Amino acid sequence: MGGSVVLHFRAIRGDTFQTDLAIDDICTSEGPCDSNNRCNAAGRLIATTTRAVAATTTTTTPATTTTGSTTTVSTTFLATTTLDPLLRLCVGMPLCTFESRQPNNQRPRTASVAPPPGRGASLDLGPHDPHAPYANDLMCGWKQLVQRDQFNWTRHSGATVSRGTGPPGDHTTTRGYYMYIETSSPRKMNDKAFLQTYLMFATDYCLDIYYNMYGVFAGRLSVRSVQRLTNGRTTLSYLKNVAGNQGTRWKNMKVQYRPPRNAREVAFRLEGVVGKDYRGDIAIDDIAIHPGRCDACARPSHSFTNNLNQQQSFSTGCAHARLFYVRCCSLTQEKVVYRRVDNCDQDMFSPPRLNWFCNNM
Ligand SMILES: [Ca+2]
Ligand SMILES: [Ca+2]
Repeated sequence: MGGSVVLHFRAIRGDTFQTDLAIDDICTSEGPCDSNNRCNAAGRLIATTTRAVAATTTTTTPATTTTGSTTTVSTTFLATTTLDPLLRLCVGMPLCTFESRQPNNQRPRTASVAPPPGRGASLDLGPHDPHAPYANDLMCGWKQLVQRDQFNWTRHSGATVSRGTGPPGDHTTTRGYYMYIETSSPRKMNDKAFLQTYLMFATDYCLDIYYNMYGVFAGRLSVRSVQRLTNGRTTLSYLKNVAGNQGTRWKNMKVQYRPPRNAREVAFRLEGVVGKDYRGDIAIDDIAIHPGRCDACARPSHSFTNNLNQQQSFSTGCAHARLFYVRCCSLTQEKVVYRRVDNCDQDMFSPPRLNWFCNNM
């Protein structure tokens, strides 16, 4: 996905003049060849499936070339979604620094060299890029809720306006941006501000969050899951609460999410709650949501020594049956690389291939 596909129709003349071949009414559709995905009489796609991520398919005018007795019709289309309904849901969230430019927005680059051969080679279908719609978003897909809370989070750099509360600068570089709740007037005790992610496929996730809660009357920061269940109901759960003054420094929290069996999709919500007075600003920065366990890189599943004699370590897993992921642990900043596969097995790729994925995707 994200790349281009060329379809060739090749016709080869038979032994006699009575071998004419004809084709007509060609359309392309995403997904399997079943009743949900077919062309109507006008050659237009009848699509009945819904998507979590908006997508477009661009079809170019077919080019026809004739060489001797062989006629080739080529159609190129750019597929910007994956082919599997499961894969239309995002899985996790790349690191969000809230900076004006997102240097690590994780749009995959097209690799110019092929990965090293090995087990699973035939299953390499290209990088998985569920985050592309959010690549230019300063908020990385986090949304302010407007109905269920009393105010909004503020994107800010440098110190906050009041003394005795808030961080001196952001966590990423001290000169960058972060999000915070401003607790000065007109805010009142227990006013809440919610930030929420897009919906993701329900699997294990680790939320890695830096926060600053400095102020004698700091209120509460909560991490919640918003789960859509298979029966259509939505449930809200608290995953973590931090309350009261936590000192002047930025702190890190890692929050493990494990979905119940009947969860289909999940979003995550950060709730900032105002304390007794203005000395309760709460800031967050450098947030990532990675699939798998929080200790994945502390206990890597694979390792590899490259030709510079550097030890690389990886932790692999299946976000679901059709999506393999590798957490690349030895880089200065942990990253996650996704591969669309037919039947996920966390040991399906060799360490040299994992190393290639981490360095080229
Ligand atoms: Ca930042
Ligand atoms: Ca709000």
